[in-house]
Amino acid sequence: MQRFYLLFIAIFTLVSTHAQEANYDENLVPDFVLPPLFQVGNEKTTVDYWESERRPQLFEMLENEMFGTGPSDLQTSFILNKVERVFEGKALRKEVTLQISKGGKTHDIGLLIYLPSDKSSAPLFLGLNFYGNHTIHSDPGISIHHSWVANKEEFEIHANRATEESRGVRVHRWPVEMILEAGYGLATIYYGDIDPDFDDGFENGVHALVDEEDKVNTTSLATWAWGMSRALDYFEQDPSIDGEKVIAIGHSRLGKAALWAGASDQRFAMVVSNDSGCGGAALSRRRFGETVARINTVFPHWFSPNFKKYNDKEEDLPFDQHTLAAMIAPRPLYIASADEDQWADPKGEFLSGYYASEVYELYDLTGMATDEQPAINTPNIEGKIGYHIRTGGHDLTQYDWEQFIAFADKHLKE
Ligand code: GTR
Repeated sequence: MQRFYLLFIAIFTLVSTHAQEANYDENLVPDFVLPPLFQVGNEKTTVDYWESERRPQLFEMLENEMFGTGPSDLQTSFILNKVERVFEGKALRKEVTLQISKGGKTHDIGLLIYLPSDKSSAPLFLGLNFYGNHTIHSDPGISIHHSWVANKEEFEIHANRATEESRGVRVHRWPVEMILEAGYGLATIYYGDIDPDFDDGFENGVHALVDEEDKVNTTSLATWAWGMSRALDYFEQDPSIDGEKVIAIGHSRLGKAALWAGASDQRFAMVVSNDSGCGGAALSRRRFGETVARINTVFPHWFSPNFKKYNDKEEDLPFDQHTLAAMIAPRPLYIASADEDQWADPKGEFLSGYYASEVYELYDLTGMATDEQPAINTPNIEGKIGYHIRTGGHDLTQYDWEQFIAFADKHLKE
């Protein structure tokens, strides 16, 4: 009897969490106090204190309670498969396999790179993609991956496999030629090549090589970020790429991954979060749009099991997403929102950058150069934390890229 009762409670909780309407009313945002970035009453707020004590402490909290960990004892080797001149000689396309191995088992991750031909050592944007490297451009030379992929009627992706039909279906998100003309390279990996995005108990992708006992706090987000770091390992040893100017970029869930990549690997020189929302740039305590309970219910594999403790209890979090933004300091950070993307809470995305600014100030740098959320289509790139909110919906557009490039030109390139 008691069993049935518990089952009933469990089902009821699940259904009511799902049914809970998202809040889009600013007046209903609860009052909240953000956990301080520096310990209260601590006099030693110096760069040294931040770097040697406080940052590691906060990082550990974020890792244990939210983002979890990626694999730790796998080997990576690089196989350069193909190098070709493309776009009438204006660019070089490289395909590299990141071959991950352990105990005789291997797993391949496909890395696609475009570099401007007229540069000897190019700064570069690295971003994961949702459906396959071949979807970012109509270039017929891009290889098609063999990993599991979510079905999508519109892209003619059926039976969880990518085919020729989906070549170039996501070109609007990746203005490759424009990026190259601006003097940057662009590299991408299909995120499912690292870890397929479903709740599979971490059996597939690179996790097939990981021992069970090492999966205790494994998450998909930390594993995607880990994959970005393996690409960076490659960039560091390719002389045609400036390994000290690699920008981690991502949209939506992959924006969350880019933020975590920048937090967990300080070799990334700059980070761009596009519409990353809940679990990304947006402050959790605002409970505006997507909430912690909702994200943990629908995507249980993204975050640590510990993060579920904070379902409907955001006020108990020992940090908030400004802490994540502060992990990027003193490096340039760009946060982008879209006005129709209320699910991702544009204001909450702005505020985490705003509140992270005090760490930039320790370095005598301006973080967010304004204390008010900039007006629509009016980017602010003055400080080391840039921000814009554009018109339109949840997407990664040419407009967004134009701002990322302008921001990188100002804060990274010179
Ligand atoms: C949504 C999710 C968001 C965001 C988005 C995406 O369903 O609620 O947090 O990550 O997916 O990645 O497109």
